[in-house]
Amino acid sequence: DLGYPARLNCGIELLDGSLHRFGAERPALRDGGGTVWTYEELRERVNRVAHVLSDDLGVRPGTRVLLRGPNSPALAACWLAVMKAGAVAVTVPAAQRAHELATICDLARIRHALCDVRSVDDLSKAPLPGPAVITYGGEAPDDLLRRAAGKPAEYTAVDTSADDVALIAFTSGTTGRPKGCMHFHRDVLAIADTFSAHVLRPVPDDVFAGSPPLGFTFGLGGLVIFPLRAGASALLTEGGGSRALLRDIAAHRVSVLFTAPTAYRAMLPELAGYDVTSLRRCVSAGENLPAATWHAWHAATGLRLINGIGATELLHIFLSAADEAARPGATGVPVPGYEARVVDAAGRPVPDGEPGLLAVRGPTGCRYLADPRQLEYVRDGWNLTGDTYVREPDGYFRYVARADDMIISAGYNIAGPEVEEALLRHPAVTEAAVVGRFDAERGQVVVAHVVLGPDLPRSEETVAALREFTKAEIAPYKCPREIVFHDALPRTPTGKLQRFRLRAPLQG
Ligand code: 3SK
Repeated sequence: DLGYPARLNCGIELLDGSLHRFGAERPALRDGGGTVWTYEELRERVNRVAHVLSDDLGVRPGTRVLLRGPNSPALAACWLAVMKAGAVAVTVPAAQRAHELATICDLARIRHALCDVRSVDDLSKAPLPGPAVITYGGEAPDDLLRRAAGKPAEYTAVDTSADDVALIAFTSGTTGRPKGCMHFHRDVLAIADTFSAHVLRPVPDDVFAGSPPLGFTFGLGGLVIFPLRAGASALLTEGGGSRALLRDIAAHRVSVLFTAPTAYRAMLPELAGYDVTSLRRCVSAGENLPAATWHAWHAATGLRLINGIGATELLHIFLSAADEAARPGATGVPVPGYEARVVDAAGRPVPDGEPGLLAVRGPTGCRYLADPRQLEYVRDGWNLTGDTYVREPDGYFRYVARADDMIISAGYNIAGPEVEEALLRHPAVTEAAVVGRFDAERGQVVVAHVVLGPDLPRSEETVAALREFTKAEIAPYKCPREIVFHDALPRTPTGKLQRFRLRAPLQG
């Protein structure tokens, strides 16, 4: 029990609460161009936007408001204004296209959309069931921020219940039709008061930055909720790859970094050209972190990556480990406040050392919006995340695969991510995705999809060399039968590998 009162508005807690606790003149949000908003400036902007929502647009408690745009202080201010207005934020990554937006608008019954003027195209093309779209960040006289400038700086936030829905986060679609996950006002604070407070342990002088979009709860937590709850500041930029991230770290003296394993790997060859000495906490989630990436980052920076696994269904990270407790190759232990175990298909705990399904429970949990898959995800109060894990005898949880990424070949269970890790240890391999392909004799065979760096050609010799290399790294029965080269691998807008896109055409 995190001891929250029955009436609670997370917007007030994150903004006014931190302002009073840490100081109104402290920096809160920055953009890449040198603009810095203090807590007081952010509070006033948020209040003015909340007035536009409630007074002009007719947004009421419970109204669902779509938020769309690249990461920016303005997007974070809109999100906080929606919280203060007691409405429900449905934040989507700017990369989502017209048909994806239409699905989400339909599922969530969106009434209003606040959209960065740079991202309005797909929204205007989407066959939407009629949300009113208002843009921000432009020059038009009816631009949200221009309208907000004429509103009072004080706003009486809606007195929401701790159990009122604050946001609906859509799963990123690694497997198909997205699901909306509803989270309460208390859940928003709970992720800051568990993972952030106990594992990350930020201080008010920290500067947060990273690549995940605010439309992915990994980004919303890491780049808005955690910094504000700690009285720290966040740099919100529209991103632009590993060089842009490194430039931002150096230019803004970033101390807390949130990004995915692929981005840590992509930054490694460039590190020498940038001053990253300001970094003190680096969080990796969104995908499994290979031990090789952990060691390479440690060797290059002296920093121990904080690995974690979260889920949109649980809002943020629930297994992790930091500092001396980090074990490369393992995700970590349950974040204080959460419990985890590994179970079989009937929900019975399996012995340590044996693979099974990861089950988690804690202060946050899955509440799908009108979706019967709720009954599969939550059983007996435990959230079944769809990941296959092993709990080691020392209590650490080690990732094996997404349950649907297991390949069964000639009676062997092969975890695709283990083969990917082996391939990624080859210096010329920059990305790898391993899937099964139907095979009449063996059931399935292992197929690797690989992106090569500039040092190796796409040739039969390279295929043979990579197969030889993996055979020396893992048991030969796990080695890829086929290797297919790509320019890039299919990923969701949030950067997660979409193995199903590689699997489907091969299965015919
Ligand atoms: O994919 C993850 O590991 C994750 C982490 C934090 C928040 C949300 C997600 C899905």
